[in-house]
Amino acid sequence: MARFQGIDFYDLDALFSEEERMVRDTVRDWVEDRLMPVIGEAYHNRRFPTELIPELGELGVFGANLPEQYGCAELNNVAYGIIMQELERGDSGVRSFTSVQGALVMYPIYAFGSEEQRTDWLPKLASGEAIGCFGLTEPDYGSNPAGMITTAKQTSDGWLLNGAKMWITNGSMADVAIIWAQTGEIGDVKGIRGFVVPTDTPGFSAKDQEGKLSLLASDTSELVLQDVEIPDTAVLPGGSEGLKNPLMCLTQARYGISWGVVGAAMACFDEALSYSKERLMFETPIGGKQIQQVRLADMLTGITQGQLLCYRLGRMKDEGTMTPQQVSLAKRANCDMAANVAREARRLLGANGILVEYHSMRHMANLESVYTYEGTHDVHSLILGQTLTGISAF
Ligand code: TGC
Ligand code: FAD
Repeated sequence: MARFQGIDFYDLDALFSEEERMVRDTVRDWVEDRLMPVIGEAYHNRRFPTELIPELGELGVFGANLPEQYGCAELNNVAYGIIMQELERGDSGVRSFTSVQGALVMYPIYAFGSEEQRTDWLPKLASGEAIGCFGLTEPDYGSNPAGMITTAKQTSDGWLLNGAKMWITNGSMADVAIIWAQTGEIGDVKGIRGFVVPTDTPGFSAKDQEGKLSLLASDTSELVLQDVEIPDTAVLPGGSEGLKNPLMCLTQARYGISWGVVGAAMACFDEALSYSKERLMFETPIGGKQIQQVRLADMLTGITQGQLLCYRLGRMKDEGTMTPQQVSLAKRANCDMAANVAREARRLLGANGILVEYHSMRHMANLESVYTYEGTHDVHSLILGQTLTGISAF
C-alpha cells in the first residue's frame, strides 16, 4: 500500500517552516512504520500499545511545546499541533494518551507547579518514563466540574483527599495523577485546587471502565481516593484560585484536539479515495459515480476548512493572541467535521468498511468520544453563544 501523503488541497505546506515540515514528516513516518502495523490488533484486543511509549518519548512528542530545560522539545504551537494531527491519523487513543500527558499533566505542573515539582516530574514525563493522568470529571459532574464533591481537607502536616473521578484517560497506567479537589465548601468554585498525587499513595486506586465501544486502544478508568494523605508540597501552588487553572489546561488540550481530529479525517479520506478508485461495481470504479464524487468533495471541503482553522489558530497561539473561545470554535467545528468524514468514508467502503483492517470505522467510533470529551459539542455551542450574546445559557 502507498505511504500516507495526507491531503493538502490549499498547499498549507508552503506556509509551514522547514522545522514544522520536518516534525510532520518524522511523526508521519513513525505512525506509518510503528503504529499502523499494530493499531488494528491493539484496538481489537482493547489495549493501549504500551510497548510504543518509549519510542514516543524518544520522538519528543510529550509536552513538545514546553521548555528544553525540563527535557521537552520546546517546539512552537504549530509544530505541536502537527504532532497531534499525525498521531491521530493513526488513532485517537494514541493522540489522547499524548495530549493528556502533555497538555493536562505536564502543562499544569509547568504552569502552576513549584520548581521542585517541575524538576521532579517533567523530565520523567517527557521521556515517557512516567505516565500521568488528569482527574477533573466526577460521576455527577461532567460538563459542570464547578460542582465537584471530591474534597481536600487540610491536616496538621498536609492534605487528606476523598472522592471519585470518572472517565480518566491513562488512569490505570499512571504514575502520577493531577487531581482537582474542593478545599472549601462544596459549590465554592474559589476553593478548587490542583494536587500532584503519586498513584502509589495508600488509598488511591484505579479501575478500568468496562463496556466501552469507542477509544478501545486507550485506558479509561475510574479513580477512587479514600483518605489519601499527601504532603503540603503536593499542592500546585501557582496560577489563580478556583476553576480557572483546570480550564486553562483544557484550553491546551482542546487546541491539540482541534488539530488531532483533522488527522483522523485525513486518514479516512485517504482510505475512501483509494478505495473508490479500486472498487469496481457495475463494471466501473465506484469513484466514477457522481454520488461518491459528491461524498469525496464534501469530505475534502470539511478537511480543508479544518486545516485552515488550525493553521490560523496555531499562529495566533504562537503570537499570544489566541482566546479560549476561538479554541472552542475549532474544537467544536473540527470534531463535528471529522466525525462526519469518518462516517461517510465508512459508508463509501460498503461492507469492508466495518472491518478492523480498514480504519474508517475505528476512527468513526473513536470520534464519538472526542466529540464528547474536553467539553461536549453542546458545551462549546453554549460557550460561543455566551460570547456572542453575553448571556449564559448553561
Ligand atoms: P467560568 O465562570 O466560565 O470560568 C471560570 C474562570 O475561568 C476562565 N475560563 C477559562 N480560562 C481558560 N480557558 C478556558 N477554556 C476557560 N473557560 C473559562 C473564566 O474567564 C473565569 O475566569 P475569572 O478570571 O473570571 O475567574 O466557569 P464555569 O464554572 O461557568 O464553567 C464554564 C464551562 C461550563 C464552560 C466549563 O465548566 C467547561 O468547559 N465545562 C466542560 C468540562 C470539560 O471540558 N471537561 C473536560 C475534562 S478533561 C477531558 O475530558 C480529557 S479527555 C482526554 C483528552 O483530552 O484527550
Ligand atoms: P454530561 O455533562 O452529563 O452531558 C450529557 C449531555 O447533556 C450531553 O449531550 C451534554 O452536551 C448535555 N449538556 C450538559 N450540560 C448542558 C447544558 N447546560 N445545556 C444543554 N445541554 C447540556 N475527564 C477527565 O477529567 N479526565 C480525562 O482524562 C477524561 N478522559 C475521558 C475519556 C473518554 C473516553 C471520555 C468519554 C470522557 C473523558 N473525560 C475525562 C470526561 C469528559 O470530559 C466528560 O465525559 C465530558 O465533559 C461530558 O461530561 P458527561 O459525560 O458527564 O456528560
